Amino acid sequence: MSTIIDQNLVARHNGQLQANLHADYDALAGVLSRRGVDIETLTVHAQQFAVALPSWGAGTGGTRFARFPGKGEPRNVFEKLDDCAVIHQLTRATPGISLHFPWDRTDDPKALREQAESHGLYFDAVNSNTFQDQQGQEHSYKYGSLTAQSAATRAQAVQHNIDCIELGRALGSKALTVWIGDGANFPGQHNLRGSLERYLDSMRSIYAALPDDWQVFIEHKLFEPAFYATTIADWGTSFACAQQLGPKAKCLVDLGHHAPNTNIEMIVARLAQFGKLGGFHFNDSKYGDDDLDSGSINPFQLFLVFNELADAAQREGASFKTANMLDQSHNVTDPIESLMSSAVEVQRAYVQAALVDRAALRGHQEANDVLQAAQTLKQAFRTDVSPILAMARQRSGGAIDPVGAYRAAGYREQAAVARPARAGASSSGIV
Ligand code: AOS
Ligand code: ZN
Ligand code: ZN
Ligand code: ZN
Repeated sequence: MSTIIDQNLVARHNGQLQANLHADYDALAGVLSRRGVDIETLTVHAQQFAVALPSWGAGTGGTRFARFPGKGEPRNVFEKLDDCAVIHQLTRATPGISLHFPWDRTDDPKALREQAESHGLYFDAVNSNTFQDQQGQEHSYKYGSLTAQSAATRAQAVQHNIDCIELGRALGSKALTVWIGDGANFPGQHNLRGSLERYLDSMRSIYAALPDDWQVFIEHKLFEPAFYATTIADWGTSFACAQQLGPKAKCLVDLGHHAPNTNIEMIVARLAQFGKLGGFHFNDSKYGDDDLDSGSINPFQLFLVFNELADAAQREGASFKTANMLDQSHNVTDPIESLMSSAVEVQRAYVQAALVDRAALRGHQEANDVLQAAQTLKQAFRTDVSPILAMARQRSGGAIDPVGAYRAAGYREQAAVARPARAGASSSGIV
């Protein structure tokens, strides 16, 4: 695997942190062994974790008010890939990349795939985009895409999704994620049922174009850009559509796409129970689709989501798999730093969930010992597994302290020189 940051620099940086890491790791090993938990098993578990990076997250995001670009932002998909390679090199937790078309369109998918493979990366689900009009496009999506009244507009949106599958195929992807902004801003703007009928009709054509070993993920979102009614607003609609479409259709849960205080872990449990949990867009939120860094607002919720995934994995064994991706907008931080720390936060929840004593939990549930059941989860959540995560990274060739190593390498400063700023450098401010 070719690396972008000098591995000797990473090794030197690790060298300075080594003694403290070993002391912390040994101390934690002692704590865990008193609970009957083997730290080495958990470290191997942590090394197996992977979350895919959103190519659009490599550029600075923005809001509908403003975007404040950072230095050295990637100007095309090849440069985004370089940034993703740096994130994976230092965290060893992000080997997948989720592309967004047409933002990441390339005439040379072969070159892109080769570049990815040279860095040990692969392409996870590809995302279509019918929530914006693209230059030169014949029909506008102002009044909808897959649900538009106009058959020609729907056909154009369907064709774009089929093109995404084709491009994704050339890149080695195995799934298409469909998020649409379609909906209504006013009661009466459209027929609520008619809109969903047209959606299903369009999705059937997309579904028919899926290769045998592909899946399509339906991403629901409560509101925005439609502010009265969104066609695919909730997991119930998403689930019903996935059922109608067939076994290759599954639901994707973006953590920010629910009303405040929604019990997202329960949605996860339901979708897993009925075999329709396709994957995630991880991020955090306080008010809406805020796209804040994973674990920055509500790490307990993230842990509870992973607790459900661990439960499902225990019930269903190796056949249980979800596509895990980050979907964040970095407005005030260096996107590389945010993506590295977010990947680590998601990995932290994954390891904490593995710490839950499931036999004890079941016992407390059966005995109606509510307090102890809750404490069983809390004990796992309260455990600081940072030394496990750091050790896993180091053993896999990454950095004990990814952000520290990244800053020491001066990658952003070099990128600022190599990638001079130009207007509208990032793919989008919309996430
Ligand atoms: C939009 O809110 C969704 O989260 C989608 O996943 C979208 O495609 C992505 O955020 C990029 O804009
Ligand atoms: Zn999303
Ligand atoms: Zn979001
Ligand atoms: Zn979103």
